[in-house]
Amino acid sequence: MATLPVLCFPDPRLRTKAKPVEVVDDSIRRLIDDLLETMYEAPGIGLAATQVNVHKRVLVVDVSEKHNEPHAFVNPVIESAEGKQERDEGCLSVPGFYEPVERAEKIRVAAIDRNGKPFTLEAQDLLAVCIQHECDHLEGKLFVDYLSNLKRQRIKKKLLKQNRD
Ligand code: QAP
Ligand code: CO
Repeated sequence: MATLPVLCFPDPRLRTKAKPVEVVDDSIRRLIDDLLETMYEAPGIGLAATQVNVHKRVLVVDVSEKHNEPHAFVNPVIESAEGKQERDEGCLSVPGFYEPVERAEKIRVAAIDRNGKPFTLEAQDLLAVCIQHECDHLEGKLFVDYLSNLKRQRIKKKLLKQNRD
C-alpha cells in the first residue's frame, strides 16, 4: 500500500474524463488500496482516481465515524436520483475550502466491486453526497463548479498563491 500525491485545483489534469475499467485485476485492486490509504491519511471521506492523476473510473468512500466502512466503486453509474439536500462540501483537491452545494438526497448507484462483481447500492444523506461528488471527479467536474464564478475565482487565486509559496 502507498499514499499517492493529490492534484490541487486549478490543476488542468483534474478536468480529465476517466476511462472505464475493462478488467478488475490486481493493478486495480492496488489502486483501490492506495486510494483508501491516501483518503484515510488525509483524512477524507472520499477520493476518486482522477485526483491522484489516474484516469480510470475508480473511486472510494467511507463516511463512517470510525473510518472502518470502506466502499470501492469501479465504473460507477448513478442509475436514479431523487430529492434534494444541501451540505457544505470540501475536497482534498481544494484544500481548506468548504461551501454549500445542492445534490440529490437519495441515489441508486450501480458499479463493480474489487472482485469484479457487479452490485447496486442505495445511498442517502452524506453517503449519497459523497458518491455524487466523487462520480463528478470521474467526469472532470469539481464542487467549485457549482459555486458562483466570483467564489470559484477567489478560491483559485488563493490556491495558486499558496502553491507558489
Ligand atoms: C468529498 O472530500 C465530500 O479541505 C470528500 O484540508 C466532502 O474527503 C463530500 C479534506 C464533504 C461531502 C462532504 C478537505 C481534507 C477532505 C480539506 C473530502 C482538507 C483536508 C475532503
Ligand atoms: Co473531491
